[in-house]
Amino acid sequence: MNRANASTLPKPAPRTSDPSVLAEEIVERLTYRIGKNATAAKSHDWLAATILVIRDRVIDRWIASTQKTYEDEGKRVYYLSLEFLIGRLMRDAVSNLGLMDEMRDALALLGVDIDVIRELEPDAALGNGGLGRLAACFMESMATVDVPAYGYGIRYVNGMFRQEMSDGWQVELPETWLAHGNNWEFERREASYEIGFGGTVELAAADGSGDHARHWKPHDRFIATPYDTPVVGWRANRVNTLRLWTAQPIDPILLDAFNAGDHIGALKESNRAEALTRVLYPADSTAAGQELRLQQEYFFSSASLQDIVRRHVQYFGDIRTLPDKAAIQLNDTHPAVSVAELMRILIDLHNIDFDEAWDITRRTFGYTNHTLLPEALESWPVPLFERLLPRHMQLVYAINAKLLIQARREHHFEDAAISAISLIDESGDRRVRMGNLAFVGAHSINGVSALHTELMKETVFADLHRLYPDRINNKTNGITPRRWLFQCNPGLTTLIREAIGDAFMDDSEALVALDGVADDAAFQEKFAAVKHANKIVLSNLLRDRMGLKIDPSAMFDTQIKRIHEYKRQLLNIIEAVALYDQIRSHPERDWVPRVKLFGGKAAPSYHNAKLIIKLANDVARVINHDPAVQGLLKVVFIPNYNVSMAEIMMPAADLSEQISTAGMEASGTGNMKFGLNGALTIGTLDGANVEMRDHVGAENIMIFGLTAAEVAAKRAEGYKPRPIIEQSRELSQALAAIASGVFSPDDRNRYAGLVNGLYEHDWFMVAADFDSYSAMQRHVDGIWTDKADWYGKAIRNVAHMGWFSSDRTIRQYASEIWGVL
Ligand code: 26Q
Repeated sequence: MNRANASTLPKPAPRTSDPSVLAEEIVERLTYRIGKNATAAKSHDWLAATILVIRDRVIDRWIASTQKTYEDEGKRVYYLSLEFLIGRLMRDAVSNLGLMDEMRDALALLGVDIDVIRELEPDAALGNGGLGRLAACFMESMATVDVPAYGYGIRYVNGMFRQEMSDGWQVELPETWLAHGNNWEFERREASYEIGFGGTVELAAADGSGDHARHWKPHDRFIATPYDTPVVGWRANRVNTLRLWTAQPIDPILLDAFNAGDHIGALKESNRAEALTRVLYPADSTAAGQELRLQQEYFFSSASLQDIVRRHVQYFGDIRTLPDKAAIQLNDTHPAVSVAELMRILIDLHNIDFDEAWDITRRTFGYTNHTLLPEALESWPVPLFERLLPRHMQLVYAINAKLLIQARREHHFEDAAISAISLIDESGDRRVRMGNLAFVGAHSINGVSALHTELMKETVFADLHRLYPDRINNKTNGITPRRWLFQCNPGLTTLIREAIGDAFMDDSEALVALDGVADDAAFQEKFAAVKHANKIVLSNLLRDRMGLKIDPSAMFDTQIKRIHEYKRQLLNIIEAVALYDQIRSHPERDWVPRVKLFGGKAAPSYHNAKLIIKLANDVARVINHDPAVQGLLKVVFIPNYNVSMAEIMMPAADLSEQISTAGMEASGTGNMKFGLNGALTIGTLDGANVEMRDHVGAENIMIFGLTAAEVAAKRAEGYKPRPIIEQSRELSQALAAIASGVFSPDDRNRYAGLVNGLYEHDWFMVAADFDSYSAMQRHVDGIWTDKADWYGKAIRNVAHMGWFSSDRTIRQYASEIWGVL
């Protein structure tokens, strides 16, 4: 190929950030890329033109970052995740490029309000909740702390469903985030790969090399094509790549079938490919055991692994050095089949023998666990796994044999321990355990909070931990302060800069300097004014969208997260009912005005979670219409909670509800976002709440309820909720009201089963924690009444949230797991 010397090629002109230049560029994109003039342009066109201008600035840095990694011959990090919950990108990119004021002015010159067009960008909702949002925060932090990284995932056409309310019930509607196109992404057809399913496995050609190699002849084949999105770090130091795969048919149309008159059958391949990457599974805590899900997992794992190996061999020549140049992190077990896929590539395609392939594989992978809930641990029926992935099934058996023989011969494991560590669960129908596969295939296995990591060692992975005591480690989650403070809360950001300078903008732990002004009356007053302004923004939005009248001076008590029984939204709702009773019985007391805000989606097949949403709406309707509690208590369920809604609700919250049954929430990250935005936490000693208490001090966080150890002990001794409920007048009265239909006069039995479940088993110990929760809520009222006390605590929470930056988390992954930095 004849190519000009790089130094003789023309280079793009350096760009200035003068608003008038930016405005010219926007008009240029509008004209030549979108094909409209300024008078004909609609808001969507202005948004598109603006994104194209920002994107071009990002590309300069993107190319430079890729070039630098290439020249440094550095190690790359590959973050494999079935979810990336990124939300909107425009404000993130503009802010990280440091062009916020200039862009605002440029658009103003064109008569366009940046805040208006910003709202038109759809959320990229390619995730369910915490795990997906963590992946998005990590991508931003890896770019910020200069880790060369690629995120790999699926470009779902339909991301997380849109939630609407119909008579208080959740209704799921498809979300079409790509309807107006996506100007952030680049299709890379040249980096496509073939992905196979099913078929047969034969002995590889007997040429004497590689005694383990097999030849897999898949029955079905698809093409994986990537779309790349640039991810900009803070101050645009580095721009990394998020590479999302889409499935395409090998033959878009089967011409033989078409010519024979079978016009539908001719599109069969095309439709099957399209189905593969069409939807995100909307379950976040039960492993939906559907075939299509396993196909998605393998499709994206295989495409990513082929891409990683291709890049490595292209740059470094020798596949054996892979662990020195590539660190692959598995975000939960969803990409765990990658372990078998890398083994297949090494053994079958590169003729490496089994033991060496296993060594390379183990040194390359790290695995992050996000849950201990038994129903969320992934496992696949052996017959299904074998039918879809016959070669991988053989490799799983081979890995298992090596593992079990070693455990038995060298470590003298007995039968019980052998069946616990086996990759095959034989307790019922035989299943492949993806958690065990990920564990044995990785050199590092990490939990996401200190408590969760300890519980991993004691419960699900107890025997594997005994076998490999050095592998489990902790990496407490974090959040990016750019999106979750600078961008979503500019008022607070400005106030902090005025008080302590700008150091915290590059080192979030410098926020501790706020301790010095936490009790300063003048600062508290300004802090309260910022919070009040943020609450007005939310109140206005609730007025416009839901017709609600909410007093911004009431306490905003907020619980926003996926709806799940272990997260105990029910505990919060029951407490609202009990408080409602109390206010009506004692109208003479000085009640603190409260608005209880709820938001979150339920998995479509999760019956009780959907019933809890309906209950919140039923309780809201009754309480909000009762003049007896007017101005004192309101309950609001906000539909379609998503990243963009979180960006409005976090800055407007006074109280953050983190009330899961201790031992069940792996970490939580919403807890950190609230703290950083100056809310106080009411919570159990669960997940990262424990470390938040350690950082902010026990007097600044409202901890109640059983500890994880107490929960475990109670369960072991045979927990009986009925007598506990009967001893608590408040609780039994609230439950009686709910069960008897006070909030559901149209269907008095609606909640009989839900309430009965609390009397009969109460898996999540709502009854056991109710009195301590309710008492702590009244204590919170007391603090609220003393504004100096309240804001002193709120400011100290902000001051000590710096450690919970995902920059810190990523630096720990980088140095302790990945061996980069
Ligand atoms: C698995 C198989 C089939 C279909 C769906 C799934 C599936 C999908 C998503 C299972 C689980 C999830 C998501 C889990 C999740 O979000 N976990 C949360 O991760 C956060 C980040 O570490 C923690 O802060 C939360 O505590 C944890 O609940």
